[in-house]
Amino acid sequence: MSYKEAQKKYAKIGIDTEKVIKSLAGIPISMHCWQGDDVGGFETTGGASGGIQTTGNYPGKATTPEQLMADIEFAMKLIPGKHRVNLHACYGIHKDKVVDRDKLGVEQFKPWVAWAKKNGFGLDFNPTFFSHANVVDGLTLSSPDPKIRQFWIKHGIQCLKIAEYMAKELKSPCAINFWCPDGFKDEPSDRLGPRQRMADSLDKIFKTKYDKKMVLPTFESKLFGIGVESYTVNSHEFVMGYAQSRKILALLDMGHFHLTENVADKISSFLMFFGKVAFHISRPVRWDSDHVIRQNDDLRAAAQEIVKMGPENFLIALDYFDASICRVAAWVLGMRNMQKELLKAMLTPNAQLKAMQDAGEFTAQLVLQEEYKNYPAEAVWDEFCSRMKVPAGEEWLKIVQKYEKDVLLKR
Ligand code: RNT
Ligand code: ZN
Repeated sequence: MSYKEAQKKYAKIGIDTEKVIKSLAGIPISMHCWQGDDVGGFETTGGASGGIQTTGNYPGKATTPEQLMADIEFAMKLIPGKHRVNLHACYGIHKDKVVDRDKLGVEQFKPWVAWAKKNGFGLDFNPTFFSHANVVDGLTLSSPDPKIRQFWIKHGIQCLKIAEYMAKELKSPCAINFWCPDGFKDEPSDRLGPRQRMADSLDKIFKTKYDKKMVLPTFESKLFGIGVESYTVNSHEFVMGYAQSRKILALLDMGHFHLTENVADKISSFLMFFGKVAFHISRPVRWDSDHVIRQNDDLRAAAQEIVKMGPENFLIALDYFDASICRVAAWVLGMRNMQKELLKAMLTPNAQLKAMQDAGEFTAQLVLQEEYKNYPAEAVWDEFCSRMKVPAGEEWLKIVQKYEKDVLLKR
């Protein structure tokens, strides 16, 4: 179907595809740098550890800042619209000696900021509470050892400063996400103590002065992890309570709940009580496996909620890391899938369906929810891509494969 025909079809159900195309172009997604090198970073060559794990050994990963920057730039050229890049503290760029996490500063992020400026990317940031010798017995900010806590508190404070620097330099608010792996493999005897210490450490971090308009701290919960199956300090309830009482944002990661839990259902409640919702778009397969996101029901449901609640109220970031496939393709596919689901959600007559729900017309609601799934969203996607000057269909794969052959596999 041509765009013109699709436009007419959508107009009949009250949807202005021109408006939709414009709105979609205005939704920035924060692309996670860590898909590019399996959450490796530039401090060690040891790979990720301390509550985080990648699987796969696909060739061609970025091992230097230059390579990672080049790969991100390449991927972004195949993704319609202007987006953001999400950096982790372990991606600091060090001269001769690695500056330890408690002393990291803007110095290590100047090259990133210059690069982001040049490319017109916004930056988001994350302190790195893993892949470090000071993750002791699986604990960081909640460690019973005051020295360990102090080290990580300093890291958090330094990262707030770095985030503020990024935001000010790029004139764009920087979301800074706090995720700590803290937890226990087996039943702890004390569930309260670690949480009290966690809250106290976080309070010490957030006591630092930072520009509340430009730096947006978010706090990510997690149900379990490999090696922390029985208890995580930053459970969903803990994070909700902490974030709500300290007036920061809570972050939902789609891989951090029971597999049968409907993460999309949480969005409206978050929105009501936080005003804004931070999201890690991910795909768990049997566990928090961080697979590349697909256009599946979970992503569809999340995108539908994001669109209904107003995309401007969301900080959308991707979070997955598959080391078993081409990493550049993983980025491009995930970003485009997110955009495709947002587009499909925008092409759904949500007001009409809502009215049916309120009028108790459940038969019509069900039938139309299903019928609308087969409307010609693809024609609108193609038009969107062509206006944004990126390939619309699977031809982007060939372009990535060429880059792989010419660049990635030569590393
Ligand atoms: C881990 C969390 C966290 C990380 C990134 C690298 O389970 O999802 O968000 O994936 O910080
Ligand atoms: Zn996450």
